[in-house]
Order: sequence, then structure tokens, then C-alpha cells
Amino acid sequence: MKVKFILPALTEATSPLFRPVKYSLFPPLGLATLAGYLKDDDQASIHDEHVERLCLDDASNSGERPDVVVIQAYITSAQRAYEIADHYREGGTYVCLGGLHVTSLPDEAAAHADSIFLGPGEDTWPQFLEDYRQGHPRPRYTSTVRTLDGLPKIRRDLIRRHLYLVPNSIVVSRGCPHHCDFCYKDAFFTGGRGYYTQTVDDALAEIERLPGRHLYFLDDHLFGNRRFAATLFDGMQGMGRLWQAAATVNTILQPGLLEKAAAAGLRSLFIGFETLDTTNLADHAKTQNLDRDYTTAIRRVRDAGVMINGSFVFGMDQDDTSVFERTVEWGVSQGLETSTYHILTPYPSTGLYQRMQREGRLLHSRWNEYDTRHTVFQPARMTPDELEQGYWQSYRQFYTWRNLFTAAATKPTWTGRGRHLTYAAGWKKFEGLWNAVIRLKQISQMRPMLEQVLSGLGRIQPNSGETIEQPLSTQLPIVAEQET
Ligand code: B12
Ligand code: SF4
Repeated sequence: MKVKFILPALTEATSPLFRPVKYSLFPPLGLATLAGYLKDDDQASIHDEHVERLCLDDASNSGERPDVVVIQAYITSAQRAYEIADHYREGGTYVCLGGLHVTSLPDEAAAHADSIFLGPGEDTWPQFLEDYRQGHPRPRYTSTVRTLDGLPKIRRDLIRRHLYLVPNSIVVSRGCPHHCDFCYKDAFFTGGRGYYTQTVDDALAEIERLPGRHLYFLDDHLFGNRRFAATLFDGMQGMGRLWQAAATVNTILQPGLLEKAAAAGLRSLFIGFETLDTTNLADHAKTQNLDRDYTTAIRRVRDAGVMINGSFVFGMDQDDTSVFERTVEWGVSQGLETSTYHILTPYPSTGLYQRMQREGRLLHSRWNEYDTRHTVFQPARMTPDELEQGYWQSYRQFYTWRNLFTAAATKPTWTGRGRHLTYAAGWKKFEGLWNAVIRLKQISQMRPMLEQVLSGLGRIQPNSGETIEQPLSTQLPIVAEQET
């Protein structure tokens, strides 16, 4: 059987003029996971339209049409996913559609597929393969059994590593224990467990298989199960890894876990602060952030030698046009290395979407604009245009040289300030350079630089904020020695 796995891209990612670096960060891990279920004599290929042109004329390219095409659809790429699906169905190829958007709106997707898949694929996909081989595949598969035990090996061999800055992306859990009303999570995991982990041994074995030093955990909340996370971090000590991940404010405040993560190589953490307004937090069921001291959380992370990417959402009901400047200034004063801003976006099937629908506030359903950069609902205290303008202005303001220097100056040492400036400016001040490197297919050449910045340019010693300068070649063993 010949199976072609496709991750379609939204328009911006295929622009001939400019491709933001974020589309060349991570390979299609979900599809590589599904490919692991094929038999040895099946033929499989993975095509990521974010990093290469997608050839739809298989007959003239390789001489053979695929038997099955698997397409993963996010909301922003749904339109493109349907175009590709229609093309293959016209040619007689069996089309499977799955992923977040298909789960949110199955009836919309079903019009473009032979089989659709709701929820994670670890139970439904092997069932489909069996049904397909026996000649009676079903039109709809809904995931109910949620476990990561005994997964086949992820087919990382099908990933063209040199096209990504971070080929070593990894997920060792699925979902999240929380229930924020704007998040994709509750809708996607409906009908089964909404948060579950691999065994620590399996997670460590997967890490061992990854070459190089740098890892990026894409788990929604790597710290969500304290026992799992603590055992994982203990097991990672001495592996000499440098890694990045996401966590919530409440888990950072818990004593011990963050320190274990830093000792195991954590160097940058994505933290969902979302809003500085308590009513907003309560409105959106972000209860894990309520009554938490953000400043103490930030200090703890900084003292552990870990950089922060703060995530903020604009357009909640308490936000007026003053929210942008206030949020940017707060982030700068707290010394956040990077900030990621989003316009509040009601994804179909989420609690937020249902509320906006009830209140008659949805402006349209052009899914490709549900990208957290467009306003797709009527905000309470500003116009849709003011929200978009404020969003873009916040990015410009946070990343002015003046603000980068001010935020970097909060770090206690010169090396800390240097790392802050290099990391923050590297992402946002050299976009032309990233674009050129991506076009020349040389992005993997930038990885050693990323590793060097993450490792602290010298050595940030956890818990002291002090820096011990080390030549890069000697850093790794010394890190391992000091930390175990
Ligand atoms: C990595 C990532 C990215 C990466 C790369 C994506 C990639 N290469 O896969 C980048 C940086 C490019 C990216 C960009 C964006 N992203 Co993004 N991203 C993620 C993230 C953090 C992890 C995805 C992942 O690898 N998960 C782990 C793998 C194992 O799971 P999976 O991919 O979901 O695959 C499983 C199932 O979905 C299912 N499945 C999927 N397809 C199919 C097909 C079949 C046939 C079957 C059987 C099963 C199946 O089976 C797989 C195994 O269980 C998710 C959050 C999340 N937890 O999913 C957000 C997320 C997917 N992103 C999101 C958004 C909004 C965006 C952006 C619009 C952000 C922006 N403003 O630019 C862009 C646009 C993306 C696009 N092209 O349209 C939203 C999507 C919302 C939605 N309803 O679609 C998410 C959920 C974040 C969030 N919490 O809001 N993203
Ligand atoms: S904490 Fe993050 S991943 Fe978990 S439900 Fe809230 S937004 Fe989603």
C-alpha cells in the first residue's frame, strides 16, 4: 500500500516573497506518528507544504498514484486541505481527513473525504488500516480509547530534518488538565480522557533516539502531571540536553519541579499569562492563573537560569484600547525575553465559540482568518479594527531596540543581558536573514547558534543568577557534572 501524508499550509507560509521562520521550526510530528502504524512493506512519504512545494501530480512525478492520502487540517489550513482532498478524490485516491479542525466541524470536512477522523489518531488510525485492508473502511472514526502505551516508533526517518530549525520536536503527553474556554483542547479530546502521558521509560527512550542536543517539547503542559514530570526530569539529568517547553504559572510556583527541569537542561519556557486582568481570567475559566503572583513566578524562572516566552491574548471583554501599552510595558519591566501576542479567537466547538455565537458576536466564518492575527468577533470595549491595530502595535513596541535593552537590563549579569538580547533580537530583528536562510534551505545551519544562545553564551548557574564563563566546547560536560 502506498500512503501519502500531507500537512497543508496556510497561504502566508507558501508566500514566494516572505516566509516567517515559525513555519520552518517543527516537522509534522502527528503525521510521523501515524506513519508508524504502517507495515514494513507499505510505502510512506510525508509532505509538509510549509517547507516545500507540494506536488499533486504524482503520476508524472513518481509514476504511481498513492492508494491513500492522509491530510491533517488545522483551522487556518482547512480550505487548502479541502482543495487537496478534492483533487485526490477526483483522481480516485482514497482520502482520509483528520486533525483539530476536522474534529471541530466533522460535517464540513466529511464533504471532502472518504473517511474522517475525530480526535487523536492512536486508536482510530490502526482500526482504519485494518478495515481498509479488509475492504470495508468506515466513513467516520471517533477516538475513544486514550493511551500512549506501546506506541509504534514515530517514523522520524520520513522527516527531512535539514528543512527545520527544530527537527527534534517531541510530545510525551497529550492534552492538558485545565479547561480554558478559548482552548482547542476540550473540543478535541471530547469522548475520552483529556490529559494522559507516556510512561517515563518510553519518553526517555524517545529522547535517547533523538540526535544532537536541542529538544523542543510541544506538550500543551509538560508540567501538568507533577509525578510524571519530576520522574522524567530526574531521568533526563546527565543526558546533556538543552530544551524548551511550555508550562502554566501555578506549576512554576510549586517548589522543586522547575528546579528539576532546569537541572535536566530546560533553558526557555513558554508561559501562558494570557491577561493581567483577573476578571478576564475568571471569564475564560483560566482558573489556574487566578490569584497567582506573576512577578514571583517570573523571578523563580529567571533564578533557575531559564528564559521566558510570555503569551498574551488581547480582546477579552475587560480589554479596552489601553490594554496593549499596559501589557507591553509590564512584559518589558518584568524582563521577559520574548512575548507572543494573540487576538482572542473563538475556534469552532470551544466554549468561547458557543458563547460568542449565543451573543451574536461572530463576524464571519472565513477559517483562514481564524489565525489569532485577525479579529473575527465583535470585541466588547473596542472596534475590531482597533484590536488588530493594537495587536500589531504591541509587537512593534515590545521589540523596539529601546525596549529590548530595557528588558535585558533587568538581568543581573552581563552574560545574562547578552543572552537576553541575542535571543530576543535574533527572532524579531533579523527576519530578512531568516527568510534568506530558509530559501537557501540552510536553516539547519542556524541550530548550533540557537544551542549556544540557549546554553547561556557562557553558563547561567541555576539559583544564583551568576555566570561562569566557559568555552563552548567544555560547557556540556560541566553542565552535566554540576547539575547531577
Ligand atoms: C507545533 C505547532 C505548530 C507549528 C507546526 C505545526 C506542525 N508542524 O504540525 C507551527 C509553528 C508552524 C504552528 C503554526 C500555527 N499554529 Co500551531 N500548534 C502547534 C502545536 C503546539 C503542536 C502540534 C503537534 O505537533 N502536536 C502533537 C501531535 C502528535 O499531535 P497532532 O499534530 O494533533 O496529531 C494528532 C491528531 O491531531 C491526529 N491527526 C491529525 N491529523 C490526522 C489525520 C488522520 C487521518 C488521523 C487518523 C488522525 C490525525 O492524530 C495525531 C496523533 O494523535 C499545537 C498545539 C497542540 N497541542 O496540538 C498548536 C496549534 C495546532 N496551532 C494552532 C494555531 C492557531 C496555529 C497558527 C494559526 C498560529 C499563528 N497565529 O500563526 C499557525 C498556523 C498553522 C497552519 N499552518 O495553519 C492551534 C490550532 C487551532 C485549530 N483549531 O486549528 C493550536 C491547537 C494551538 C492552540 N492551542 O490554539 N503550529
Ligand atoms: S492551560 Fe493551556 S493547554 Fe491547558 S486548557 Fe488552558 S490554554 Fe489549553
